[in-house]
Amino acid sequence: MKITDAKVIVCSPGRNFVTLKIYTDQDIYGLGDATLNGREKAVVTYLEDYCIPALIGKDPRNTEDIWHYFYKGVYWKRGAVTMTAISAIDMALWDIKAKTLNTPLYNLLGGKSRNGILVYAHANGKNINEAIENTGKEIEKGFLAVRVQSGIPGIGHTYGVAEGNKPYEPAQKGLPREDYWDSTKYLNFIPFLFEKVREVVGNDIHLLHDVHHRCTPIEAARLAKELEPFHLFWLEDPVSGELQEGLRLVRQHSVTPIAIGEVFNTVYDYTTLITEQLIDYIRMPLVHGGGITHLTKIAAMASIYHIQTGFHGATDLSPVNMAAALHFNTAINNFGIQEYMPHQDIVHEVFSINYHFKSGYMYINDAPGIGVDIDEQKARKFPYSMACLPVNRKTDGTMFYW
Ligand code: CS2
Ligand code: MG
Repeated sequence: MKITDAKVIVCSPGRNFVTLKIYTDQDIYGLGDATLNGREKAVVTYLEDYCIPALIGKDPRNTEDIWHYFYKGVYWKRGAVTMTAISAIDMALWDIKAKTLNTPLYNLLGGKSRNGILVYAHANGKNINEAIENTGKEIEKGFLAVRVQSGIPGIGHTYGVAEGNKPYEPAQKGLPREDYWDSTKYLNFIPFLFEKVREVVGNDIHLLHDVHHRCTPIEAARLAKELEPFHLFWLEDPVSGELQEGLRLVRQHSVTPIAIGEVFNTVYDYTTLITEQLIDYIRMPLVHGGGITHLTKIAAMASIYHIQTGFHGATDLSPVNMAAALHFNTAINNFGIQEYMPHQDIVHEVFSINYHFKSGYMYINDAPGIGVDIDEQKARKFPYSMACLPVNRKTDGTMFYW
């Protein structure tokens, strides 16, 4: 079997997506998500100029060798752009492999360890009342787990809060919007938020919160400790993950479970976090973390340390990634939870999907491969337009983490 051609499809049904399509000489093709929010064109160029020419002629079933060809074989390793390109190639090759065997992808990853995949929804609000109201709405839809984000009194626009009645979409057309941040106001408010949310929803709903990289280790330790009475399912990205040992301080002070790594892209971002059991969930998704070939290895390593998966699943990861993640989550033993922000309906004009939500869980059907397809003609109706994630400054103007 040989790879005969490949192309990158860039489209924007409601938001930008990048999809790699790899063709073979047996009339089977594979798809891989190559979307990197706000840096889409960098991945397109990397794939078109440096990866696709080298793919032609290779046997698509040789996923291990091809992964190392583009990882070990490349001098300049790691990084979000490089690893997103490798992830897309890997996803597409596993799609081909499963289609060739006429079986759903999960059967190549260990088969069914579970039927339904526990997912969590996003609830956010400009203020605490709206956040609580929207948490209730997600519970009414059947979600058993809800991530709660709220506007912070005294801070203008902040992470995770939708504008008006629009679905939450952080990337804005053109250059980055500048947001402002006050850690003191945030730290003083969040425990109060979850005290009130718990009062309303009770103790059986899993509650999650995303700090979005914005605390120092000691601030994160304080927040995680003060949130203990509300039994969060997890506190996400409490600190910026570059300093893995920074999580030691959080771990020393709190039993609130920690999830980290949606911005990570290789196992090397996790080595201290996993081996010292500083976290409870790995967030790095297939689309940015080296694909199925890499994440199966990381999930296996994590399982030794009682760490589970909790993959990123925001709307800026495409339906191809979501379906591939659901196959992965179906098969592995140390699955924890999957983030599920439903894509807007317009996205499904371009991507046909094979999964559905019911009563707190996602289900994937038995279509061969990953099971998602892309309608190229429809994709052309939605041309790419540059959009960037905001940047974030402290109130004194100091550049900070967004
Ligand atoms: C967030 C994301 O879903 C999450 O946990 O961290 O919404 C993140 O801000 C976006 O994916 C960035 O593109
Ligand atoms: Mg996050």
